[in-house]
Order: sequence, then C-alpha cells, then structure tokens
Amino acid sequence: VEASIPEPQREAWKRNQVQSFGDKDGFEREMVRHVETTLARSMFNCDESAAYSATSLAFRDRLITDWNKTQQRQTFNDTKRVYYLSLEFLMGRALDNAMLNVGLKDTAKAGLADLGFRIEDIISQEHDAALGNGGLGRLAACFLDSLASLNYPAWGYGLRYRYGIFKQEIIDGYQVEVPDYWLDFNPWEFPRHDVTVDIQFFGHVNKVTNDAGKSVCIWEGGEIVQAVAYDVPIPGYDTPTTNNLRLWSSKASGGEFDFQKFNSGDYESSVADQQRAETISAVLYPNDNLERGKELRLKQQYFWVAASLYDIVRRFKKSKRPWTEFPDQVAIQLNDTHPTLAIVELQRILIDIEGLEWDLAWDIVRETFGYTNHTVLPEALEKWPVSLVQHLLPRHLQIIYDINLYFLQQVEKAFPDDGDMLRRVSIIEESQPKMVRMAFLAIVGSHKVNGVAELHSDLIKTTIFKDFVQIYGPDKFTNVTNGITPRRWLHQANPRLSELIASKVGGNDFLKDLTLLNRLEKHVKDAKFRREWAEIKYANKVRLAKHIKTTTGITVNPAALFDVQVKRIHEYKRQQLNIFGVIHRYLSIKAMSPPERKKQLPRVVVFGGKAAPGYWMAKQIIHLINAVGAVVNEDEDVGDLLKVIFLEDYNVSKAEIICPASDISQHISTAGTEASGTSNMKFVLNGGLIIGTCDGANIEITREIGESNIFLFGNLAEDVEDLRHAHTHGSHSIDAKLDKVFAEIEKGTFGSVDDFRGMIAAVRQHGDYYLVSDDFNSYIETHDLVDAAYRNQDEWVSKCILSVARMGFFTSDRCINEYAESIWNIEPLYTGK
Ligand code: 4GP
Repeated sequence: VEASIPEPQREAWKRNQVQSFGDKDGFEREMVRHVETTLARSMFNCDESAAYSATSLAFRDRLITDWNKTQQRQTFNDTKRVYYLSLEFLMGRALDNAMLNVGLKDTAKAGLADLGFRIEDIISQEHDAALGNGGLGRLAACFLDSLASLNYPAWGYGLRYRYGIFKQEIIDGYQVEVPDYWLDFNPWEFPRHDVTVDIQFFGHVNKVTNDAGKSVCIWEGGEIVQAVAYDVPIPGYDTPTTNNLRLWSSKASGGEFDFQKFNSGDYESSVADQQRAETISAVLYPNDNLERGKELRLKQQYFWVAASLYDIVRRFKKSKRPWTEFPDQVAIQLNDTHPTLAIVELQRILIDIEGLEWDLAWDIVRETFGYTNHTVLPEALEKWPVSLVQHLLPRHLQIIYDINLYFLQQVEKAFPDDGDMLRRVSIIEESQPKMVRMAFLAIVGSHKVNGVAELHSDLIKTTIFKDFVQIYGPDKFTNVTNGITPRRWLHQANPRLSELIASKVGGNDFLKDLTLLNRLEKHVKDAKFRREWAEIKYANKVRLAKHIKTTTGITVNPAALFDVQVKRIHEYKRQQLNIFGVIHRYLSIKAMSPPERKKQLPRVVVFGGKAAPGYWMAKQIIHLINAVGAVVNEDEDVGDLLKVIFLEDYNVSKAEIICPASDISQHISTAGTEASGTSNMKFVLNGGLIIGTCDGANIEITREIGESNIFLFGNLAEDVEDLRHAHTHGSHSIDAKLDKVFAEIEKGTFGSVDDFRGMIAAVRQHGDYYLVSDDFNSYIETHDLVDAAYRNQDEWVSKCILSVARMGFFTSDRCINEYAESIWNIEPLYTGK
C-alpha cells in the first residue's frame, strides 16, 4: 500500500508542519506541555526527574524534525551511505550533548531557571547509556558525533541491550557487580514497531533445483526470532544534519505468545519461548579486550548483523539499481570482528536469495566491507568452534567453507611450495575442536583493513596479519589513528576552558576545525592568560574534590598534584605498576624526617575502572588499590602528601568530571599492547600532561605536542619479545625497589597477604609477562621528574597550553574524513538550515 499522502492533501500537511522551538519562550512552552500531557504532571508535582524527562522530550522533538529532513534529503539525493556496525556504542548522556549541538543550551538554561530549575541538576538526572565496555564502544560514539557534524550520510547499527555494562560497587575494597537496568524511561529512543525483521537460527540446508534448472540452497526449519528497531537520533554540532543509530531488540516472533501453544494449554512453554527470544538482546558481554566463545554471544552477533543487512538491502532495493552498484551506494564498516558474519550474510543474500553468481556476489561483498582491528592481544582474537556455527547457522558454515576454499586456492597459486602458509592463513584452524578464525574471515571479505594508531597498524602487519600482507600486498592494510570528539570532550566536559580558548582563537570554529587550536601558541607568553588557564584547572579540581568527598568521604586538597588513571582494569594497562609505585612513594614518605616531608609535593592518586566479572587478577588489582588507600589515607605521618582514591563505577559521565581535573594522567601499558588509547587524547585536550609508555597513540601525541611536554618511560615495543624470552629462559632478577614494595605487602601492611600473592607471583614466578619489573625503575624516576616539573607552575601551565594548541590532529573529525576518503568513498550531504 502506498503510504504517501496524495498531492492535493499535502497542502494541509504543509500548513500544519511542526515548528521546532528556537527561543526561551518556545522551549518553556514545549517543556510545560510535556510535563502536563506526556508525563501527566503539573507545577505541583514536577520534581527534577520529571523536569529532566520533559526537557529531553522537548529536545527530542526538535531533533526528530531535523532527523526527518536529513533522512528525506539523503533518500532523495540517493547518495552513498556508510553503515557503522558496532556491538558497542558507549554514548553516555544525551541531553547536554543535544542542547550544545543544536546551540540552545543557554536558552534551555534560562527557560529552566524561569520554571524553577538549575540546568546542572536537570542534566545530572540522566542515566548514562552505557552500551559498551571501554575504548572500542566510546570510539563508536565519537564517530557518530563526527559523522553527523560533518554531514555524512551515515547510520550506526547496534543492539539495544536491556542491561548495559554493569554498575560497579566497591564493598570492603572488592568490586561487586550490580545490573544496570537503564531503560525505565529513555526519552532518546523511538520504538519502530513497524520495522521488524524475522531472524532464523538452527535448522538445516536443502539443495533443490529451481524453476530455471539451477541448483540452489535453501535454509529451512529451526526457529525464528523477531528483531524490532529502536532509533536514536544523533545530532551533529552546528548543523541540522541528524543521523540515525538503529538498535535492535529481540522478541519472540508472532507477538507476545505462541497462541497455538497457549490455546493448547501449554502456557508455560509459550512464555518460556518469549523469554528465550528476549534473552538475545538482554545483556552486553562485559569483556574488554577479551573474547569468550559463548553461544549466546554468537546468537547476538548473527541476530544483529542479519537484521541490519536486511534493512540495508531493503533500502538499497528501493533505489531499483542493479546489484553491481551496491558498493557505490553502500559502505559497511566492521568495528572489530564482532560483525564479521555480515560478510557471510551478504554473500548468502546475494547468491541464495537474489540468485547472483558466486564470483559476482563475492566482488560486491569485498567492495562493500572494511574492517577495523582494535587489538593484537591473542586472548581478544575471536574464534568460534566450527561445530557451534554448524549448529546455529548451517548455511553460513557452508559459505564460510566455500570462501575459504576459493581463498586457499588463490594462495596456493601464488605460493605453490608453501604448505605451511595454507595452514597458517586458513579461515578454519585445524585444532581440536576446529575453529573459525573471525579476523581472517574479516580480512578476506573486506577491501581495506585498518589499525587504530601508527604503531598498532605496523604491528598488525608484522605480527598477527603478516601472511596476509604477503598475499594481498601492503595497500590493503592502512592506518587511521583514533580521535575524539572535541564537542563532548572539551566543550561539554570543560565549558570554561572551551570558552577561554574560544576567546583566544577567534570564536567557536575550533570545535569544527580543531587545528585552529594552534592559534593558542602565540598566547602562551601572556601571563594573564596563563593565570586564567590555571584558575580554570583549579576550579575543575575543586569540582572533582567535591565528587570524591561525596562518593568516598575522603577529603583531598585541590592544590595537590592530581594524578589520574581511569580505564578498564587490565594487566596489560598495568594499574598494578601504578599501585606498586604508590606503595613505593608511601614508603619513601614514611622514611623521611618531618622537615623533609615538608618539602614533598602533595599528590592525589585517582584510580577508576571496572574489571570484567570473571577476570580474577583484575579484581585483585582493584582490591590492592583499595587496601593501600585504606592504610595511606589514614596515616597521620602522610597527611595530605599522598591520598589514594578509587572512584566507584567509572563511566562516561564521570569521565566528563575527571578529565578536566587532572594534572597528570597515566597511559602506561606494556609497549605494543595498547592499540591506541583515546583517553590519553581527552586528558591532554583538557590541559593535563601525561606520563606514558611508547605505545599506541602516545607516540603520535608526543610527535605532535613535542617531547618536552610529555613524560615517557619504559622499554620499547621492539624489545618486549627479547625481555619476555629472557624472563622465562634466563635468570629473572626483580628490580630492587619493587622487591621492597613486595616485601611490604608480604609483611601484611595492606591486609592479608593471601589476597595479593597472585599479583606478586605474576612478576616473580610467572615470567612477568607485562614487564612490570623491567619498567619499574624508569617509572619511579619519571614520576620524580613530574614532581619537579610541577613545582614550576608557570612552566607547567605553559606546557599544558602548548600541548592543547598542538592537539588538533586528534579530533575524530579528522579520522572520519580519512575513513570517508580512503575506505568508504563517501561525500558529505548538507541538509541546509
Ligand atoms: C580498544 C583498544 O584497547 C584501545 O587501545 C583503542 O583505543 C580502542 O579499542 C579504540 O580503538 N580495544 C577494545 C577491545 O576495547 O575490546 O578490543
């Protein structure tokens, strides 16, 4: 049925077109209307939560008007779109971001004040949308902001988890996980009950001859689960372009119940079916840089890619173009290997459903996909047992085998005498049990593969994907160094610094062209400017100190040096190195005479981050940090000189308070292990310096801001292998200072030693895989350099200003432009004001 309104009646529609508010009165009207109608409340019972809801709904209405126009424009123009497939979108809060991006925050602030509310209180009512673990998910969120801000026709596709990343509580120093039920009231999503897709699982494959006498495969039987679309509008900054993030939710097919079962008296099992279907999108797997082959996870992956591809193909088919033009209209980016089945699914659609020949279909598939790798850690490389894929997706396994067969034939032709090469690069690992190597499948099925920082992109070419560089040549592999959106991570998180910068660089244009920050350089000698800069940093530290006080009860001195490490807890990120260093500092202070202590620089060491629930060592690290804090923070000999804080439940909205308040932040992974890191960029952009290893994007940050503005230490990536080898094959002697730290822990100073034996043994007995001992001395010495540098405040502030001035490269706008040009081949489409 044609759903469009016939021409003669369109006049009435045009007359009644929704008008978005643009001023204070308009905002107030919309806000009150939502309180009184949508929420059925009034001025007599409108609390902050209701005010938040109504404000959000007012802004959502505005976004949706722009969203409609954007989508119409993109459809009429028939332009190429990019689809970003990511199992994680770590969006954080939406209201503040929406107000700033549409340029109406001050308007809303004044309106809310008229109506009796403070805007900060309203903003803080919002529950974070925490559909991600860490870097990979937050990168996806920054990319969505840049795509919209740069007017690219782009959609995100993900899963609408009922439970996002768990909420972390610290009880007696231990992490406890609490479910994060965030969907109670979410004004930012639009359920699209009319956009549903049936997704098939299990069953079997039949080969039949079709009417044209051709033999075709039919996938039959099994079970069907329904995918329902929920749309989240993504507003660009200072542009009406509003893109879409489509999240799929699972539901039993055929509505609420299987009525046949229901009517035949089998009520319980009809409800069970319903629940089983809903389980698919129920929960985000809480692992960062780790894959565990759980069947439900594979179900999630297929459910999501199948629904997304159905949607993408349906949209393409409306254009009535021939299939060969599919890659001219569609680019699909795989955020890590999680969506790799999309490659197989598109091939299946093209050959089984649309009847294309294999080779033609395969050319289309490879032209369409690009794959981003985010880690070289072996435990994070995804593999699925062949038997599981066979059971869940029998037709897909056949296609994977065929893809592998043709690929290996090609390899054999190019490397005729290299049998071992075939074994190494095969998509099927001939292990017990046999496994499908998802990264290899992603490489074979894509036209470009990229890493996320220069060192990382080099490492994938020389280590895990080395053979593929031989096979395809180096041009298939490229680098796109990560970036962050300056809208959220400077303008929103640090409004005063953003304003000060704007006053020096000629207004807010730097938020769209971050290289304009370089105009700050010439002001670095201006003493008044430096004072204002330092004053803002101090105010941000006061704000964090208040947060620390209310959440932990501990008083910290805002004049102390704030030293921060916030990120997922992982051995490779080396929070253990940090806490061992803190113990060393504590022991040094204890050993000092009172006059010596007076000369010490006070430090507040802040930790934050979640451990995967099943990651025992990471949980021990959290426990040690808390145990050390409990002792140090109470020690009268130490007083203000050292405070150790563990901030519970680190998330995006807390990062927005923490990043602006750091003097120095730590990015201290074992060289070669952190693919890029993005919080390093956030901290520097907020006028903090960093202490770090030569790893990930730290290297490029150093190149941009200058070696004298960063504190680098530790062994280089190229030396790691030899060191590890020496640990396990030679005699491994532990750094003397670190040995003293271990002895103190073993004395029971921080509670029962039993709790920390594993951490010590990892260094002493188990080969110190992460080189904690090798880097310890240089780490400690570099911290001394940090103290010394901080004493000269004038110079410190100059370093901070110069660093910010040189951070223009690290905007996610630059990344997105690089992807658009070298991988997606898409152009912006401006919708007009
Ligand atoms: C992360 C990397 O660990 C981090 O270095 C990088 O900045 C981020 O991706 C974005 O590219 N990887 C993951 C993961 O989160 O699970 O592999």
